Amino acid sequence: MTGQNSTAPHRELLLEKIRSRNARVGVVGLGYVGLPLAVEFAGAGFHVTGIDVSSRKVDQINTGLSYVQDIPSSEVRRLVDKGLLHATTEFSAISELDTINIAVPTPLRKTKDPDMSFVVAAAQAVARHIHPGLLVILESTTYPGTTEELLLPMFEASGLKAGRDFFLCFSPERVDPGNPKFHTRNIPKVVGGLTPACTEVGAAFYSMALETVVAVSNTVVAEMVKLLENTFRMINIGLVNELAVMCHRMNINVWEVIDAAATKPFGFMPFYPGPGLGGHCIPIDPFYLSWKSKQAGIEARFIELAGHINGDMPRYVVSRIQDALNDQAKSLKNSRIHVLGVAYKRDIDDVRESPALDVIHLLLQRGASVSYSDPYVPELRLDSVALQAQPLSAAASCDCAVILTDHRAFDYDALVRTAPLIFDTRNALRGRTDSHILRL
Ligand code: SAJ
Repeated sequence: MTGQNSTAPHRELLLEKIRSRNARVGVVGLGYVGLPLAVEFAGAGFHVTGIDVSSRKVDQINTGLSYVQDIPSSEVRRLVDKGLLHATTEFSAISELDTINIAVPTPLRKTKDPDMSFVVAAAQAVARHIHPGLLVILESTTYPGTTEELLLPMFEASGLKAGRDFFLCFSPERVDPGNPKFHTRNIPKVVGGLTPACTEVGAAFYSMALETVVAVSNTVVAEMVKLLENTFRMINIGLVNELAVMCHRMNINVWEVIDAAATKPFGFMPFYPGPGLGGHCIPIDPFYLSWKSKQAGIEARFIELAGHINGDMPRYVVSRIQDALNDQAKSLKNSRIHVLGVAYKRDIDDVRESPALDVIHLLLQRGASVSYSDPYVPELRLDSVALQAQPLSAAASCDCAVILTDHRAFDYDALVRTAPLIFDTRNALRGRTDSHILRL
């Protein structure tokens, strides 16, 4: 059989299994993306097998415990007790599954090159157990071309043909941990397949558990969608960070400028300056794009420039602290600096790539002594230093308090009453005009 009808047996059988919820679903990588996805499909009535290299994660799930902030343990326990969700470290389970989503990390190396080792390891495991009728969907954020150039050859080495014997798609993850409004189910899901049949099967799969599916023409478009989304953020944050430096020099209140610009009801989206760019998405994803575009012979100048601006913000913040102390005839050296907030953004406990780590490192390097308060981060490990979180009252005995993460839990009234000098990098003290408050 050739052409479209050559996919008929596997395509139709898989579509029937999906539509009848008899498809046995697998998720490789049970992190903040994979576990919510597994729970979503189990909640939709599918038998889901979670696969992870961490036996600790596997054991926690199988005993009905969730380690992901947005997934209550009660939901995991309910699905495990119903026999709809179980986890294993055995990749051989793939041979019994009909669909596999791969949601493993895609970090950057120190050289700012993509580290594809987790994706390759997961794909190799899938390739060892690939079989006719399997749907494989990569969800890890990556450079355009990954699915077609890296995964496809690994899978077709089995002799099976994508689009005929098995189906291969890319679908960007859009999980936003802690977001009270948008969850896996109600965030529109983009999916692109290697062939039209792949896209059709991938879209049918997601439509069984998610509210909105956005089918695109191929895997490269789907890969690029995610990179545009996060590069857009990174570059606009870089823009407002540069604006903040300009405005300070010109004695203009950048926060008032942005708030007023945000009244424009169309064609504008506010971003806010800060101490730098943290997290495991925004500082990293754009460099997957610039790495690939460089291979295509095109310099991603916006990304590189925004990377420099955002990357320089910790140094700029320390220079502003130094100036503020200097105005009080104090040197930074031997001054006591109390940092408020070390997580990479407010109201979460994640310190990955947090600019607060860079600011603290630079302060220590310049001879200041540093303490911090963060209700979400009880202790902090920097190179050779381990810091314990202090109560906010420690700000009363410092030379300068610095707000790096504007957690809502902080008692800002107490801070303004007790700290002798405050440098606010997040406009957490919006509207206050006390003379000892300075802003980015
Ligand atoms: N930041 C600023 N100014 C801003 C916005 C963010 O300095 O105006 C800083 C934050 O403090 C943080 C970093 O940038 O250090 C990243 O912040 P983020 O708000 O982009 O949050 P993330 O890193 O959790 O990004 C995730 C992304 N979600 C996915 O990749 C699925 C991103 O696409 C979301 O838009 C973002 O959450 C969100 O909106 O919360």
